[in-house]
Amino acid sequence: MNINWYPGHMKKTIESIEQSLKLVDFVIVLLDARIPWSSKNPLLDKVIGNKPVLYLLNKADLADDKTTKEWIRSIEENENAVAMEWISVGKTNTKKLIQKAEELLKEKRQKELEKGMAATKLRAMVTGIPNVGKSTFINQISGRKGTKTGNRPGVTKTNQWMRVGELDLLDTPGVLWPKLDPPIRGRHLAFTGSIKDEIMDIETLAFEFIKEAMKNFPEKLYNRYEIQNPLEDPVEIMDAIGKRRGALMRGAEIDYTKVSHIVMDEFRGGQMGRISLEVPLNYEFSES
Ligand SMILES: Nc1nc2c(ncn2[C@@H]2O[C@H](COP(=O)(O)OP(=O)(O)OP(=O)(O)O)[C@@H](O)[C@H]2O)c(=O)[nH]1
Ligand SMILES: [Mg+2]
Repeated sequence: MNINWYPGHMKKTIESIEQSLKLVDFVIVLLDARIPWSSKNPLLDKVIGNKPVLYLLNKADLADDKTTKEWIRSIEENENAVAMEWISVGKTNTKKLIQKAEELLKEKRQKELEKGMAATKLRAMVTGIPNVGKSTFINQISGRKGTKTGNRPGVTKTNQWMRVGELDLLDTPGVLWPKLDPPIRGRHLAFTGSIKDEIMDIETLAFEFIKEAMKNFPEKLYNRYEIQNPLEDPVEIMDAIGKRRGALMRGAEIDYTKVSHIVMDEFRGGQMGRISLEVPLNYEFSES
């Protein structure tokens, strides 16, 4: 299953990000903690160039805690960047965020000090793939619903400044890149909800997801759907889920579309448990 999604508005967004870059001191790149490798956009990396980057591994509440910590260690060891885990829903820890930003901008602060200038307010652009939580993060930090959010990709349409106490944050629309390569990146982006569902076949997507789940986290899958005996074939698992959840059509046939939505919605919503699809050992972050 090859998935690509790069509509014209994303190209425009990349251009507007490039233009706005000179207005900011650093870039906050939101990654999805479940897929730090797949959610790192090579096109965005190119545009960001040498600007200091603070990676936030967002949706950490949905990812495996130990794996997220391993990712942070690995990113900070291999990249010239600062990284921290983040949860945009619920209580914020702005103080820690500012602390990390100051750590990142040590040199700038040092220069200001040497010139006898007062420390300037920090300005950052918030970027990332669609649906990763950029707007939710900005609303959380600002304590108000200043930007529109929604659980589907493509909610934010234009750049928007939010002034938040010590920080000025620029919200940007989510962007992907023309070729989601290798295909597993496209799949991981789709599983986690960053690709518009309408452009994909949901049944193939769920089939691929179940295949990966059987290999990498079978207990989570079996527990969720109370499957007693290990099954060989993803379709058998879909049948079992259909029966258990009553996703049936006339004549007691399995409604695979319904089963597929159940599986994808429940994974995305965290009902299967905290699951990291990517571990640093198998995915070379700095090479992507
Ligand atoms: N569980 C969990 N959900 C989150 C977190 N951050 C954001 N979300 C949810 O993710 C969905 C997408 O959030 P948005 O803030 O609209 O994402 P965005 O990156 O601005 O998306 P676009 O504007 O479409 O690019 C919403 O349903 C949020 O509630 C998080 O840390 N944990
Ligand atoms: Mg948004």
